[in-house]
Amino acid sequence: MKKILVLGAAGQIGSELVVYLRNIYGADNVVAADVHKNCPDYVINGGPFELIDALDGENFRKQVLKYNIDTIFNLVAMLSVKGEANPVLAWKLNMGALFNSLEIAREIKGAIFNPSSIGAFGPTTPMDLTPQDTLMRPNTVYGISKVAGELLSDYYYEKFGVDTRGVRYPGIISNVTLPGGGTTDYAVEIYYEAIKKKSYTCNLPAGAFLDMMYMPDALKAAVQLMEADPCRLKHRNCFNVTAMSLDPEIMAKEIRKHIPEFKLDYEVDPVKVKIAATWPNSMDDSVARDEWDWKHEYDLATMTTDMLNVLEKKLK
Ligand code: AKB
Repeated sequence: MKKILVLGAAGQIGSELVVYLRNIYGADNVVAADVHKNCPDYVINGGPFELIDALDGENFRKQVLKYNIDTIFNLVAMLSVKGEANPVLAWKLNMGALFNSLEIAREIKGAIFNPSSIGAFGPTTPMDLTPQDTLMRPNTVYGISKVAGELLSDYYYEKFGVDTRGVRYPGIISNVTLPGGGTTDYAVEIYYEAIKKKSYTCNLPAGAFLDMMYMPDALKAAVQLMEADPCRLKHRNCFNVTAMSLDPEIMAKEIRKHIPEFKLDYEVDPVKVKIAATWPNSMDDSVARDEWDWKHEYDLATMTTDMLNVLEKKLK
């Protein structure tokens, strides 16, 4: 990777990935882009920034050629819950951004990182230690777009030689930019509310186990996969990656080690409950470990200590 474009730089992952990549590859070699300028200052001013609507293929292509981009990180997506409220828009955005990214990557003979999600699995998928290669029949528009994206990315690799790679992200927990419109958002909110109110009303029930990962590991996974030796990759789109399998009770118990008075109660959201029930309780990510040495660093204890320390200062 020499010249990188991060599409969706204002989002939860994008706003941190830009900084991570600029530290590794140099600020001038990482162009941040989003459809609006509602990004942290350091994203806009810490290196090149362009307004790009991923659905406007002409301008997208123009910017890629202008900066001589060879690698695209496509982080544009409408998440699971928002997608259920706007299925037409979710399909248009998720597939349109990917399709334009793939076509442009084909033209420049470049590489593309396109993340999938635990949302790509569905009610008939084995729920525990979900294998890398298994039944995938999701029943949300987000999940359907993710499976289609995985297949389309493999197609572009096989048919046109585009260097497509991706991971199936679990819920990502972070302290810089809030996620929006996802089923796993509670796992971020619980930390903010623990600091602000010492209590949290959760919209998923006790026992709703889902895979989670701390942002530093999510960033590391993206770069490590893009730098992996292609000869070792038997899979490409997309690899299971996980760090922990959590439910709200386990998170609350860990938070109470720092804030003993923390209270958790529930007001469940039926849409989120229904979605979460179709996603794995835990994924098997041994294929990623074998093919490109994936290994998470943060567990629940180290993540919770870091999250609470950072948010304590941020929310003061
Ligand atoms: C969501 O909850 O929709 C996302 C995801 C797991 O892909 N965070």
